[in-house]
Amino acid sequence: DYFSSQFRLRETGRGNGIQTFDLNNTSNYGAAVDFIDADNYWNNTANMDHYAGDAHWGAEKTYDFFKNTFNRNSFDDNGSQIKSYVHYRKVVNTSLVNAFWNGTVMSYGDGSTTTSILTSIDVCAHETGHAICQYTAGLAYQNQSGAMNEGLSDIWGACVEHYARTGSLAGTPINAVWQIAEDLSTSANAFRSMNNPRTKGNPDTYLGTNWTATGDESTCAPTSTNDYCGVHNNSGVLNHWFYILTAGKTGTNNAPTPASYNVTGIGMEKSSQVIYYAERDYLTANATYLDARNATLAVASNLYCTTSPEYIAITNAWAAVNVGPQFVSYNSDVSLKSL
Ligand code: ASN
Ligand code: ZN
Repeated sequence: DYFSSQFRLRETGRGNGIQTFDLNNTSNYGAAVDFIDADNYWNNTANMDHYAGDAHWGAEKTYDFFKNTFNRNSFDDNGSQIKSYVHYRKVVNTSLVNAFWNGTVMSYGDGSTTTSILTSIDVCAHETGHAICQYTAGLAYQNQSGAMNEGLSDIWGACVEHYARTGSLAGTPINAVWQIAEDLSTSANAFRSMNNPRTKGNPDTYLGTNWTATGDESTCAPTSTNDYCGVHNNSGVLNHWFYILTAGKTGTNNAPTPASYNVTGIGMEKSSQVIYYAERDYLTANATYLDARNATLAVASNLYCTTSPEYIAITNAWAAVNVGPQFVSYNSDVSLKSL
């Protein structure tokens, strides 16, 4: 009744609010209801309802990350309410092993016997990442731009996970941060790996092993059956670039002409700035991987300079994944000559 003290998942302290609702195993958003808890400890395990608290917390931490790091006020930078719907089910008797942003709100399926309900922090941030992309670069969800839309979502998944675990972007992210959706089962069963994308069958190098041909550099007609020319596969290249840039890595890639690389990481505080400003200010709908390289270098030349360690690391991390050449240094910018 209205006079007993009960709690629901409606947050008013962030932007215009964060709200989490119960779809009760339907896809009928109009009939969604509040989750109710008597003491505000969201530990009612009946119907897996305790995971609603996770979805809500994931939305809060994602909001906090973007607000505190980039002063971004919600996904549209205008304080829009963040709404999450838990226990999404389109097909009766078949729970969804997925979560998604539909252009307006987030929805979470209940998973399966081997994958728990999809409300882990990295998945929450991944889906919010799609919202942010929609309001910034607007990367078309196909071909290379779609792969980068996916990669950006994984990047925000990793950044928010590290931020939520440690309270900041400082320090070295633990291995789990670089795995996507590892909390839903085991690390070995994570959906994707940013530090070792090939362990999940994804490419770690542009045009390398596991690369899906796209309509940009090859021929491919995007359809839902081919995942719009491999958007969840080719994201591995952006993911691996971000990992190398952040943490550093030495190795030899698997490009058609393999190249060795040795990159000193710049840490997540800087790497996240570089990719955020590229996404917000430079990338446009049909951007390619080469455009992303050039966008991040434009950001770096503004934030640092074109001979800085950051600029060098960004360039060489791209070269490591076979996008553009390695950094070339010049002995001197200006030479003085006597007449
Ligand atoms: N979970 C998926 C994603 O966010 C849903 C989709 O395929 N759009 O990428
Ligand atoms: Zn996605």
